[in-house]
Amino acid sequence: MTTKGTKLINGHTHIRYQSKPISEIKVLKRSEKFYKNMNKRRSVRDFSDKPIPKDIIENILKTAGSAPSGAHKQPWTFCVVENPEIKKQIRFAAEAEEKQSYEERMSESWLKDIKPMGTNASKPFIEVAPYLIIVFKRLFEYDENGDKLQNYYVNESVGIACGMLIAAIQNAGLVTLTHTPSPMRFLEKILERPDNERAFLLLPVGYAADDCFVPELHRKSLRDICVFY
Ligand code: IYR
Repeated sequence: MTTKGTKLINGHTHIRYQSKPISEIKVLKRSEKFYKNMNKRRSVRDFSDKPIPKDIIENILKTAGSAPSGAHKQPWTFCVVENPEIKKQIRFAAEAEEKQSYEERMSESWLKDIKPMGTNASKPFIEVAPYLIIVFKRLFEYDENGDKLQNYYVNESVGIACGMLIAAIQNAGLVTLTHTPSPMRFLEKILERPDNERAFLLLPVGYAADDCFVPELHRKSLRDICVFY
């Protein structure tokens, strides 16, 4: 049954997908432009404290929230922290976990592998960056009776949303870092999250500091990451 560009499938309305056709040359140009900008993305650890209007962060979050997800369950919560007192608590707890990781939990080979990044347990960017986005995955939902409802492909869905969040941050001209001060359960406590949520990723967002250095890293070539059939 069709009415005016809508269709019923399994009793649910489907709307016509509308996209205006773009010429091949424009598609090529757009793909190149996007790649060139994304290829400039770096994980940044030295942030400026320059404030950022909330509208920008909201646009970035809306982009992340447009990610695909298993059965469209959108199993994510993005907590945005601006409050200096909460940032301080997060930094304190993160540095305590990181100290233990660097001193006791990380293997010799792990420490050797991250040596080029020049990292240690000190995480001043958690307080300096104007915003922290802490992404939580939602393991399940509660219905109105308090019964559990399943979410699907939660890690994949939240991982994709985080990728889109990072791309949106880069596209806006800001910088971030995918920070995982594990174990991250302290974030659930500090932010008083419900028991269906688990901390997934912590992203400081802001401008890079004026004097910001990043490790000299090289990306694998297309030949090394792709197999064309
Ligand atoms: N979480 C620690 C250690 C660390 C781990 C990996 I894997 C890195 O790519 C970089 C650092 C930290 O943030 O310092």
